[in-house]
Amino acid sequence: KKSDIDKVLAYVKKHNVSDNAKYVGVAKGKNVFVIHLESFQQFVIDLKVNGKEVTPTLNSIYHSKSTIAFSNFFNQVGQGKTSDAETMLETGLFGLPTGSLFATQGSDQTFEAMPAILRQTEGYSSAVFHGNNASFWNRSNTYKNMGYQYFFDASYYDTSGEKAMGYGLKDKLLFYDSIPYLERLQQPFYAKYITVTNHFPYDLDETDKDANFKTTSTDSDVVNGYFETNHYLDQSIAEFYKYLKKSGLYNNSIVVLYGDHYGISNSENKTLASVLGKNADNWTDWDNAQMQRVPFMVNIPGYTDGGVKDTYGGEIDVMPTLLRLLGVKNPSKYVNVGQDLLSSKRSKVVAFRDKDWVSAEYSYVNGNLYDKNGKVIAEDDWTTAQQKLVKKYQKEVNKQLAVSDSVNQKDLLRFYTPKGFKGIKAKNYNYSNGLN
Ligand code: GP9
Ligand code: MN
Repeated sequence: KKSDIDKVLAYVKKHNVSDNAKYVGVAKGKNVFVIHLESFQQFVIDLKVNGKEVTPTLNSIYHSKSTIAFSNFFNQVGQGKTSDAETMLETGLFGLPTGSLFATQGSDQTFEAMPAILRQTEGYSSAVFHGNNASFWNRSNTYKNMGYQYFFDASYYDTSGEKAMGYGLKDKLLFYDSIPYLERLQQPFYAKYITVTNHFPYDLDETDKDANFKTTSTDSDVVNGYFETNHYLDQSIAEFYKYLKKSGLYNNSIVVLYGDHYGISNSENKTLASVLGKNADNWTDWDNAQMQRVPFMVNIPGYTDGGVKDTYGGEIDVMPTLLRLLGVKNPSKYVNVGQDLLSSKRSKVVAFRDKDWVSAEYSYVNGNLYDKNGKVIAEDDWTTAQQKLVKKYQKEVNKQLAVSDSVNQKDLLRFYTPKGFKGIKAKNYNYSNGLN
């Protein structure tokens, strides 16, 4: 129904808080690199294994004064995994309660997505670089509806022999082999790189291993392999940064880095406990929830007022945050259910796709309320204040997810085009390289 969109707009208007004048437009007009760190979790940041940092490059970007970084940023994906993370970052709406929006609706959905918004407001071109086939997660169809101008998938690169494994072209090659395409993009551009090498089951060819980095020797090949592919991913970022500096792109670009979802599953977390110096016997659902932190950092070369923020937030908040950093006018006119991470008025609760939630003080996971130290508070013992808080947070979480689901499941953006925004026509895009 058309009237459903009115309820959505009312929610967005109220929810889309902003009071961060200090940050508005600090990245205006710059090229935007979005680097999707496949399966990369926050706990690896600053972690040392056998005396060596697993990801020295990411660590130094994280701690740089030119980076706005977050230490309590959570992934909020559901079954759509990578594609859910992309849905949130591009549209400010969640993935679906079950399945993947990309796969089931991406071919026909109406989006008001980042590439189109940036094109129409600030004149950005847009491209995705990814070493897997265009059809995976139905990306080629979905990207057209999001207004991505170019999609350089596996067909654009030499993926023969040892150049690819698992989900496609190895990350170092993706960054290197995409340069000729990148250099032909009109500036400013919005360019997304979706890495793949750090993906389950975390196998790495011997030639890609660093002799100077020795991984853990737990009895889980997944855990041991994870740190090796983390390290490889980190090196690929280091090489890309070298290129950015050498080419000069560095000075007029920003780099957004984020992890899409966990790499180590709950069943493997107990093995991980020993690596993290924790007791595996006391591992709970709360610990699993804490592990859903992923990195989110915005590196703005030349900016000196960055730092690591402990604000609680998640992937749903990226779009409203970036729109403001990029100085897009009237950012709240684009339908999204996130909140600017840099606003002090934002909610204190972070929703998971299954309606569980976390906050700095309390978390609600799998039917239990936990305090900030991970101790269960039995419902009979809840104080009146706790009862009220749980009710309030749960209501907020349910509402945020429900509004998003209503928009997505009923394709409501068909009925609302923000003033000045031109609807996206998939047929205007063609990602074929002409060879197949
Ligand atoms: C493959 C990749 C993996 O193209 O993006 O997706 P995931 O399995 O992590 O959802
Ligand atoms: Mn993924």
